Amino acid sequence: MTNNKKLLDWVNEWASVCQPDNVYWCDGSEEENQRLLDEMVASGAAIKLNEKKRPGSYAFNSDPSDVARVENRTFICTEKKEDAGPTNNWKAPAEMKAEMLESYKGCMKGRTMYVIPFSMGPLGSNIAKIGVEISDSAYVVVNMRIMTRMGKAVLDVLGDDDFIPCIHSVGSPLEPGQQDLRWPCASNIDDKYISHFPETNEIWSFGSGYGGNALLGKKCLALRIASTMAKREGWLAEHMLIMGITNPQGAKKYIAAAFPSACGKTNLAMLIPTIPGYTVETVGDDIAWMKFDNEGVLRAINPEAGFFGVAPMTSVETNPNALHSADKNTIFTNVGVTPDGDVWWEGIGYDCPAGTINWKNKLHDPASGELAAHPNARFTAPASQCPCVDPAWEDPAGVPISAILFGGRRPTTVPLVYQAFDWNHGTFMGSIVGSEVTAAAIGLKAGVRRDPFAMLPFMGYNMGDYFGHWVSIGENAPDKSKLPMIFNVNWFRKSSDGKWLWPGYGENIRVLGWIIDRVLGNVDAIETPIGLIPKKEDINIEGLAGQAELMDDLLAVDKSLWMDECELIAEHQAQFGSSLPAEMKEQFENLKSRLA
Ligand code: SAT
Ligand code: MN
Repeated sequence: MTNNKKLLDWVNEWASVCQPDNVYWCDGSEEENQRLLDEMVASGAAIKLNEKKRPGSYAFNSDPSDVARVENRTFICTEKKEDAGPTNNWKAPAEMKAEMLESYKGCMKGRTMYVIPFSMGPLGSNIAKIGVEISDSAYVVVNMRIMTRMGKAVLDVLGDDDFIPCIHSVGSPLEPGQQDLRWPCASNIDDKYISHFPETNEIWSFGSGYGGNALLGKKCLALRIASTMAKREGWLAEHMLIMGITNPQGAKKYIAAAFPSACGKTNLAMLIPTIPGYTVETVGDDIAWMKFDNEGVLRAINPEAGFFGVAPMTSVETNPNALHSADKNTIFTNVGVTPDGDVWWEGIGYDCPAGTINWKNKLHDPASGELAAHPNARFTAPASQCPCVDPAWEDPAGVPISAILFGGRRPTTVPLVYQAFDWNHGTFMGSIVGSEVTAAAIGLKAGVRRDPFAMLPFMGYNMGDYFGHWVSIGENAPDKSKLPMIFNVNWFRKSSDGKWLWPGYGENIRVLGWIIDRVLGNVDAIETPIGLIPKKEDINIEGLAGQAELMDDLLAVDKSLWMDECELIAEHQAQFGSSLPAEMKEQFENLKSRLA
């Protein structure tokens, strides 16, 4: 299928290390996909769902130990430790490779080694990057086919060019005659590794078959490796959704937005506006690659081709567009399977049918308090099936970005929305993004967990240098007047007696509407020490009973709370030491003096 010498040599080399029974080059065809799915159904790894209810769809259940990304086994391997920075696990490349090679020796015995060529970004786009993943998991192949552009067409575009090599094994060789497990993986967490070598653009993953640990195009390539490439090449690889918003006057603007996990990124990307006249369309729900075009406009592409969305709590109420994206041709992982061959999860909007099999392959007993679906259960669905997918979602040129949003869950202190004074101030806002955690919830110290730019688990290099990269993007912008405006939003503010001050979900269009009005120059804003906030009358709250009385609280900038916040920001900044850019120190000093 290819004459690419580097690729052929690389595949041969790994075949001799991993010793699979055979090597198979994926062409990405419908026929190949169906054959692999049929094989997995026959082996018991997959369940074929009811063809009438979920055409072309399958359910998989993982090993109970292999249900999410493993952050403490995720490594950034650079020659110098400071290049990985204070927020990443680090090991020197040679040491990591030696250690992992021991694990890879013979790890594919009894299995097929699949060679999976894939493109992140529309095939042939000048922003797109080509990777090749080697994996011993057919589950990975069928997921990569949805999440990326995968197969022979990619090799045709690649020709003799360079690619990003990604090696993956579930780490569970089979002895002759040994019966396979439904979900093979390394049984010990310390045997799992998700390693990145950003200086040589390589990804080595071992021991897990789940999500971002195994579908290496997503977080590994499109964020960790790409963030490093973006720094070298002068662009941005970000953990951001991309959406188009059309206002009642017919003006259409695209925005990109970064939020930490569990803040409703997929819901926002597919929002159904409650105000007539607005339309929302989705370009992507997780990752944005952004570059300036010849006119100096920052343009974004979604490097992915599908959604790897959290199933629980997705319903007709919360996100019908996500739900319908998964109507057919979808792979479900760790959901409940009903007796009539459909799927079910907590928060799907109706009671669990009797006889449902839970994600642990046992009969679901609602009275037991056990869940039918794992909280991190996922659907893998083609973006093309999303009812509100943007007409330009595959445009190789990307879409022009007018505004960038940051946000987190902040019950106090942070107003519903505020705008940065300029690019560097916006960069500072991104650098202090955080969500409140309660001590009980995840055994963390109660307080604000900082997740700068929502990139904490996905940074390929030193976070302090990354803030500097954002500063340099602003400095080197071909036309500064065309830089996107930057905003911070907070849907989660509460009153002093603990009630939500904002309804959220589809009503968030009211805030997006103000943001679009700012972009269009339609409204003025009020200057406060933290940034620009809306005049109350510029946020449309028509039809929201009781909202008018809450707006003062919702938009309040309380100086004493912000002084407390500054103490937390000082702690946060301190960890970056000398890698913290002077511009970020300056922004912090400016904030403090405006508050004084
Ligand atoms: O498992 S993934 O990393 O792909 C999804 C996520 O954790 O956001
Ligand atoms: Mn994500």
